[in-house]
Amino acid sequence: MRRDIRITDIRITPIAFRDGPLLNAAGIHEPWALRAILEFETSDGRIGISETYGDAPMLAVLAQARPVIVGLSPFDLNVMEERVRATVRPVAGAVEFTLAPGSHSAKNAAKVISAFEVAMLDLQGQIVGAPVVDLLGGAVRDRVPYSAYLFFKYAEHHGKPYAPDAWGEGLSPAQIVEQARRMIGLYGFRSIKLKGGVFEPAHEIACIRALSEAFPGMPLRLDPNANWSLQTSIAAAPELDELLEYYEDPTPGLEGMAELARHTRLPLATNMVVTTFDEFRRGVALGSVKVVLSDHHYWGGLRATRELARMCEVWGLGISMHSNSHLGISLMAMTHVAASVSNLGYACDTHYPWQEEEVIAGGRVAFDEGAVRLPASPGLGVQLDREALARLHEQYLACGVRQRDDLAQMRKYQPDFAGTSPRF
Ligand code: GKR
Ligand code: MG
Repeated sequence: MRRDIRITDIRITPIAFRDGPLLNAAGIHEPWALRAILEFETSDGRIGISETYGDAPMLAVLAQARPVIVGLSPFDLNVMEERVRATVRPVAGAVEFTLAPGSHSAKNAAKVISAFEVAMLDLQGQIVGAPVVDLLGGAVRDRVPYSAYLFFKYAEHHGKPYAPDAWGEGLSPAQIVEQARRMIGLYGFRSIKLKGGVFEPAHEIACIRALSEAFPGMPLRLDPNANWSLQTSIAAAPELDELLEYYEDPTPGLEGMAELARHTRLPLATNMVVTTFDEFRRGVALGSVKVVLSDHHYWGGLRATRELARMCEVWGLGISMHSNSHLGISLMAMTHVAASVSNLGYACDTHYPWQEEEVIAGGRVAFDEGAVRLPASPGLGVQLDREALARLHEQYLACGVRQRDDLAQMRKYQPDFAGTSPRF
């Protein structure tokens, strides 16, 4: 009987993989990005997998919740949610970092529920012989489009012995256009996002203009990660009017975004001011944004993302997906849920092109004309490469990074870097 199958063990393995010297509003990426890989083992010998944040506070809350889930059926998603909510407690001494949702303690329960839900859905799919998307109501598309996610970047990490990545320096408009050409050439993306909030707005706008000239008709987005003041964001809006598909999180706060919305024709998008259902309610009342970028890793899972999509439909908002540095298990979870959302209106974000390493069998997930194809096999449709998992775990043990800190990393290049926000 299907109901007799029980979760007998949960393994949580922190991993580290190489990441590029990518600049953002907070500073710069460290040479290593962290994730945690979850394996749910069942009484009938199956393994369900999931990928989530690997920062120390996240590992602590995953460990808190782990014992209360062992013994459940993989179909007990609602009981799992109740138990996680009743169990996770704030982690003493946890330091929060704005651009690393893995460190946000208010979202601890939602993050753990998401990580557990994906592994349980993977198991459910294996048990009934259906892909995860079918458990979410079925696919409304068989390929999920992603965007070319460009970053300002240095050619090399600070210090040694980090080998340079294949992307070179990305600072000037010409270099950013070159980065886009390379990324689109490799993966076929059909829309472009530039991570901003790094240089003076005039320089970032010049880069967007150069992209628009190099790729006529290609939808473009700029995301300064709330590093522009309201005044700066209002002043920049007319210049960006004809260039952008949406204006992503230029300025902080629901109120700030609502005020900006009164000064621009551009749709405002966010993964910073609407990150919970409570913020959603307040954002709708204020008229803060037109597009919500969901992230199942902190919204509470794939089913919660579908609930968010329905709320967006009800309130006339667009929906797409946000990303942090991640590997293929997360990419497949994003693909399954995005394939089930009928009102997905934009290509999803993914950092995936910046990652060289993988933890899934068969290596990196392929993009086909900028999209990921839904696998037809049961569950998530991907399995762990155990050798790769062991190697990436060794890297975690050796690398010394335990919590993402882009500010401290930036101060290695620029000791007086203040890191205050909004900076422009
Ligand atoms: O990885 O540098 C980064 C990004 O800035 C990331 O932290 C953001 O969460 O990609 C994200 C975004 O769209 O805001
Ligand atoms: Mg963003």
